[in-house]
Amino acid sequence: MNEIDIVRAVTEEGYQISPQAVELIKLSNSPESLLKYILSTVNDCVFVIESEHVDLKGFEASKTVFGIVSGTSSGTGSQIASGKTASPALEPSDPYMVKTFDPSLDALKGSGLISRVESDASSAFEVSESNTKIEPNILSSKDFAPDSIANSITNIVPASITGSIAGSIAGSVADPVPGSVSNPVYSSSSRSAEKPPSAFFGYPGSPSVPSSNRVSSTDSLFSNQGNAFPLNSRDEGVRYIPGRNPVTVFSDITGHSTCVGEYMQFVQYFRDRYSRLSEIIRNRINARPIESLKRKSFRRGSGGETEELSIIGMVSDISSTTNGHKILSLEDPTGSFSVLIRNSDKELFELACRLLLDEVIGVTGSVTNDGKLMLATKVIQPDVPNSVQRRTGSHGKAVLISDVHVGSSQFMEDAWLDFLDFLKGESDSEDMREIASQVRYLVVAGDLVDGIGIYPDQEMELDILDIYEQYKKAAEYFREVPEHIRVIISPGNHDAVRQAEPQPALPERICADFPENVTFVGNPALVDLDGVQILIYHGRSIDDLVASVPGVSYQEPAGAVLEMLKRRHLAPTYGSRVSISPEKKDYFIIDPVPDIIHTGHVHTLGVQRYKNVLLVNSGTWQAQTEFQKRVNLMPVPARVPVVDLADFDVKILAFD
Ligand code: D5M
Ligand code: FE
Ligand code: ZN
Repeated sequence: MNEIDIVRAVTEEGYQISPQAVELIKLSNSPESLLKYILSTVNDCVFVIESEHVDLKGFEASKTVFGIVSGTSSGTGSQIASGKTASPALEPSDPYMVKTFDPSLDALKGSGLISRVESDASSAFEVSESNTKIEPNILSSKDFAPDSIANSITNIVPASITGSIAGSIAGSVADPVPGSVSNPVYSSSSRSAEKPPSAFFGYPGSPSVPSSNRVSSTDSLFSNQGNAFPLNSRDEGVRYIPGRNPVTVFSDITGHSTCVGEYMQFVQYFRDRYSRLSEIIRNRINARPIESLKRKSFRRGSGGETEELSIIGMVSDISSTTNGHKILSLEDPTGSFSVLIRNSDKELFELACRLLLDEVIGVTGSVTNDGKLMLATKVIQPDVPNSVQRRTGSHGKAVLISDVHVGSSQFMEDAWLDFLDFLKGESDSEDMREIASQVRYLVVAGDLVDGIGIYPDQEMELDILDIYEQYKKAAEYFREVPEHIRVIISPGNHDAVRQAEPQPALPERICADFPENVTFVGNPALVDLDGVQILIYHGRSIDDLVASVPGVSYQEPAGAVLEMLKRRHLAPTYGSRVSISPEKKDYFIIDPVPDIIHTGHVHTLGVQRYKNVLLVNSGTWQAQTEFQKRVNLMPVPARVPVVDLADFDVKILAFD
């Protein structure tokens, strides 16, 4: 293994590595295995792998205990599931763990290499009208939506790149050295083929809940556990920042991560996801536990006729019959059941074609005489109640941006400086100065800097090669923002925090350079801006939604957010492009329903409304990168949505 191989393997896992650590690994007897060991044991909060993380003694010991010696030997559970959220504490021989949560397979599926759901490209999805206003000098999102992104990324991405995506996104629990360990047990044809009766919710004989909750964070330079964020563990860290433009941070992982990747943590995570989402659906249907469907007495009405029943379950598998009907496998904590959706029922079938693995749905239907199949007549997603009211009574404006990518050679500094001039009230136009005078909040939804080692060959397109220098430059820019504007910064996949989501706020060492008016939050984060609730999420799952939901595209990214809202979940499918750390609580559940959902990541702009919720995907400040050129992804840089907090009107300002 040479230096480049080591750096590549590390960066694909979302870490950086010091030259000293590279040297130590290179000089060892079995660099590949050592690297794998380091990646599987390194603490979740570590961002840069230093020599101190090269634990040669531990590695030697592990060879005896776990047999992690040869990179080409057939994998044990811990090898296959190694990575940031997995630890050697996993039962090495637990086949269920591997079968159920093998993200490398899911990554392949998510990237279109293995198709789990046939797509039905014709279905139109419900989108309400954008109320974006067009002003002189000020554009509406419709005016400049890039006219063509000829192909979606999944259609034309070269296999070599897809492979590296699979490697890097598998992130939290994947084999860190692609190709070195084979997975002998997973069947790729159907996820449920070989799994236990209840894979999401645990199964008889599974390891019990650990008696103590080990906290994975340390006091390293890169942790954010300290004074910057006075947290109260009892109230889950609700933070109130008073002032003229106050902010309350409600839900945010910062300082609360407990994940070490043990089996029961996955079970707990899915239980939390199921119980909270099923509760939302339960308000609308009277559902029975799945197990009860197997009892005949429940299936027949008093006169012997077939009774309609409802169940609520997590979608664990989707397949098609030879006649083109859909079969869903649904799981709840009591068991699993197959549901048939006939293609003759057009509306229902269309909805079924849009369903995603791991989303929670309610199904009504009748059970066949043999008690093996439910014939569905209705499918319900958690969705947003029609009664949701928008909060009113606030005032002023919130400026929503994301994907600044400071440090990239494609960072559009001139446009950015114009934007800063606007915030300072120094624009040439009177209209712009008027808007600026009303700005109270500036919200950044991730990718503040370009980072280092995020994608292969990224260094070829960097102006600033040191991550700390990138943040220093960013801090310099933010010192220009007038003090009265409250700035909220949430991280993205290019930022210096763990790649697995939910991501904590940026580390103190980085925050320290920024001025007082900047508040750092996690990703996702639910935040109150003086009476208006905004859910900030970088939006990595948009890549998944574009790949798997018919009609969802990069040109209209807010459409992807709408799909999240219908599912009341920001990243419905587990183990695809988004590495989800199985925390005790599912931070991706959209509850309560916010007034605004602000996302970014895909570098295109989109504004939509759905049942009184404003969905905004802000663009970027980075011009098209080499990768984006190759996949024909046309970014929408230097366009800024500005939301009126009183009436939720959106104006788009142009700075290019
Ligand atoms: O992501 C910006 C968008 O581009 C997002 O849709 C992912 C995609 N992207 C950009 N570069 C790559 C590479 N190298 N591989 C896969 N996908 C990529 P951002 O997070 O801002 O880079
Ligand atoms: Fe980005
Ligand atoms: Zn991103």
